[in-house]
Order: sequence, then structure tokens, then C-alpha cells
Amino acid sequence: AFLEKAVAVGKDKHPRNKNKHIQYGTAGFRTLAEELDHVIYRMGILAVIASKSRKATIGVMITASHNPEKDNGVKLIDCHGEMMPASWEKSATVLANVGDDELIAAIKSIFSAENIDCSEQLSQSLQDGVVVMGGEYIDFGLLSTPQLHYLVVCTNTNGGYGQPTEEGYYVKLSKAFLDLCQEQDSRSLKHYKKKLYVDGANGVGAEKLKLLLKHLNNLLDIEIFNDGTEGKLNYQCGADYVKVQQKLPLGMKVEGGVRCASYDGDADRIVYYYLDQDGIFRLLDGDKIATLVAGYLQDLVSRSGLDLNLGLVQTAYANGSSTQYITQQLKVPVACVPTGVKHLHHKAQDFDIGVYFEANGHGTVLFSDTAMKKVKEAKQGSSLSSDKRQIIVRLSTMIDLINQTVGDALSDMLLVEVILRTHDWNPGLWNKCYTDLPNRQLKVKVKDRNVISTTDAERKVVTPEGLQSAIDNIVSEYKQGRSFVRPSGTEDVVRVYAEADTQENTDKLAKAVGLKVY
Ligand code: 16G
Ligand code: ZN
Repeated sequence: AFLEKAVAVGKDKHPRNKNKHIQYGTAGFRTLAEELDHVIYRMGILAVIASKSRKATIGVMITASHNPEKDNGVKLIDCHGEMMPASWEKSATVLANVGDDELIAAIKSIFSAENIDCSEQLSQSLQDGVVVMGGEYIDFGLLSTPQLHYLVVCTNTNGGYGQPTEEGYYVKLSKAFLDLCQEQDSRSLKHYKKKLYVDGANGVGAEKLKLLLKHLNNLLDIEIFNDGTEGKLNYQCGADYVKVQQKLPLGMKVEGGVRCASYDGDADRIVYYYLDQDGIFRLLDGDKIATLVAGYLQDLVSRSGLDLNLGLVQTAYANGSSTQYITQQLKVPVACVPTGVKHLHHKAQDFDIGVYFEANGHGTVLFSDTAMKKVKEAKQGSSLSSDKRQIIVRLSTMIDLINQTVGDALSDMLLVEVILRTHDWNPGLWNKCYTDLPNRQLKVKVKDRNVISTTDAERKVVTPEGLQSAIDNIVSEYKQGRSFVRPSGTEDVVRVYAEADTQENTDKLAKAVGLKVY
């Protein structure tokens, strides 16, 4: 609403009617006073943006300084009384020179260049849309995506899933976590340490983690990096960066052997990692989390004596070793579906207990109504041995710990921590379950990514004709080679995935396949 008004008032009262380029120079804009009207109007706009972004007062000076009287000028003074940094000078120049109709786009680009949160205005637009239709809404302010999923289901089940408040979310998760930890408090732990480093991707997760931590009775000793006070959202940090680049996020200083985790911006993904004793970066991605969780639940179910089937859902991005480990070692059935949470979630509903994870760290566990009912009934049963009872109670508390609505970095983190603690594992022991095949992801810019269509859960290309057999030929030259290509659903690129016996071969394979796409 503000933005439209800014354009309207500008056009009406302070139009830019000369096409002359003007630049924010050494000390602001300087030119003939008669050419400055629209510039100064726009500096009013910029001043508000700057002040809001700094959460402080800034200054605007109108002066001809030492220049002749017919001249004038305008400059901004930053919050500590100094000149504005160069990036703002650039923004000022852009803003001063765009046409009246391009003002909105220019303002938006400043928001993004200066990493300013424009969600407040977008939130207002959303509310306008709701009110226009006669709708009602609750404004929860800033939340993680999974928190909103939780609140929606709580609201529609009249609290059956938990209290429909942000606090209710922390209470539900933390209570389950504390119960699960308490159960084994008396054991001495040799390998599991409560120290954990978390990279918040400069998104909403760090803030929410701080709130959650207040409920965890110091059972986790968490240090938070990239909490959004300084860095840019997802810039050289966050789950996607760590997963794809296979290295530590910006600014994280870690000691060998300490568990680390990265969330993504809206905290619906999480990946773990650590430096081993040789200082080598080791990734524990969505596949490693999936196998940890599925293996653990599988064991609980079998010891509980309940007749429940458990399955794991993956995508083509799942590391070949993980699929092999889960089917052959754990004997858990695996389904493969196309990329995207909706496909995984849907497929997971085929099982009594459906674990789904994308390699990128998005995933959760679904318990069918039958499963929930069986666990509940068993818990109420009177003829249980105390061993069995303990296992059933565990299973039941696990259900509370897991956010079944959607992948949730906070809930998944607590889940992983509980399991590692139960096994008394450090990250090295976790990582030893299976060894990832070296893998590489590339993106290729093409004219029209949609000429590529796929089948078999994106593992085979249908069109353009001949591409799949070309890929097959290349792959056949590599030991343990596997590769697929698919058009991205979120970016204008084609993605290439490859794995093989060594990193060098994998990189070669990815490149060769990429060239076929190009
Ligand atoms: C979206 C999906 C994620 C998927 C990614 C693939 C949801 C909530 N998120 O982020 O699951 O992995 O897209 O992106 O469905 P791509 O199509 O660009 O590879
Ligand atoms: Zn996300």
C-alpha cells in the first residue's frame, strides 16, 4: 500500500520530467535547484528505508554548500553521524534516476540490496486481501514455516494436536524431549556430548531456537551462529549451502568432533556435520538423518511387539549408499518419488509409520491413524511387562516430539539428539553406519528447461529424445556411477546429479552429463 502511494504522490506532485541523469556524488546530489524536486522527494523515501533498516534516526541535509545560489544539494547522514556507505549512495542514484513508474521496482531492489526485511509490507498486503474478501485472520507475526503448520492443525483439531500458540509449540516439543531424556538420565554417557553448534542461516530459526532452549533444562548446550543480527539470509550459510558446497558455513568456528547443524531460512530443513580428527568436513545430511530415524523407530516397533509396518521415502537425490544401507542392513522398504515435499508426504502415508526425508534435510515422520490408535491402546493396556511398557511409552512420546505436519528443523533436531543420546553416539559413530558415495550437483543454464521431461521419479529422461541413452553411455564408463538430470522447479536451470566411486570421477561424470544437457 505504501509503495503504490509513493508512486501516485510522486507522479502527481514531484514528477521526474527531465531525462537528465544525476548522480549521488562525493557529498550527495548537487545540481541546479530546479532539477532537484523529484530527487529530494525520493530521498525522503530513501531516508525512511535507511532509518527503518538501521532502527535509528538518520539525517537529511538540504544545502548548496559552497556552490552558487541557484544550485542546491541533498545528502543523507547515517545513524552514527557519518556519511552513508557506498552501497546506499548507489541506491540513492538508482532511486533518483528511475522513471516515475519504475519507483516500486527500485524501492524493492533497495530492500534486497540492503538486506531489509520487506515482509512487514507484504504482510500488510496479505491482510488487505483477506479483509477485502470478508475474511478474518490471526497475525502471528514472525514464525518458522513448520510452526505455522503446527498452529493450523492445532486450530482445526481444537487443541487436539497441542495448544494453538507459539508457546504451546515449545511446550509440546520440549516436554516430549525432556521425558525421553529423563528416562535414561542415570546412564553415564561416554560418547554423546550435549555441545551443539547451530547455524541459523540468518533466518527465523535462530530466534525460535533461543525461545525453545528456555524449555530444555540445559540438556543441550547450544551455540548459535548466523542468527540474523548481521549477515544476509542464506548467504554462504544455511542447510542448502552446507549440503551443496559440502563445507562449513561462514563464520562458524568449530572444534573437531563437535556436532554442528544448519537450518534453512524458514527452518523447515536441517543438516548435521562435523570435522573429523583430521579436520575433514563430514556431512550428515537428510539421508543420514532418515536412516538414523528409520533404524531407531524400526527397532522400537519390533521390540514393542506391535504389528506396524514402517517405510522410508526418498528422492533420486538420496545417496546410493543410504538406499543400500536402509534396504539391506535395516531391511526397511524404500520408495522413491519426485522432488518436493508434497510427493514425499503423500507417499509416506502409505505406511503405518512413514519416514520421509530429502537429502537436502527436509523431512519428518508420519504416523497413520491406525498406528496412533495401536500405540495408544497398547499404552493403556494393563498386562504389559515393564520393559514393554517402557518401549510403548517411548514410541508414544516420540509421536509428540515429531512435527508430523511438515519437516521441522527444531523438531528434527530434538529427534536426532534424543536418538544419538540413546545410542550414546558421537557424530563419528553416526557417520559410520554407511559411507556416502562421492556426489556432485551442478546446475546448467539452458534456453528452455522445460524441454526436459522425466519419468521414474525423475531418474530417467523422456524428452529430448536421445538424451537418456547419451547419459546411460556416459554413466556406464564409471564405477558405481549414477546420474540424472531434471528441470528445477524453483530456478530457471536444469539440475545435474552424479555419484561414482571417487570424487574426481564424480566431478568428471557430472561435467560430462552437464555437457549433454547444454
Ligand atoms: C522446494 C521444495 C523442496 C525441494 C526443492 C527442490 C517444498 C516445501 N520445498 O524447496 O522440497 O527439494 O524445492 O528445488 O516442497 P528444485 O526443483 O529447484 O531442485
Ligand atoms: Zn525452507
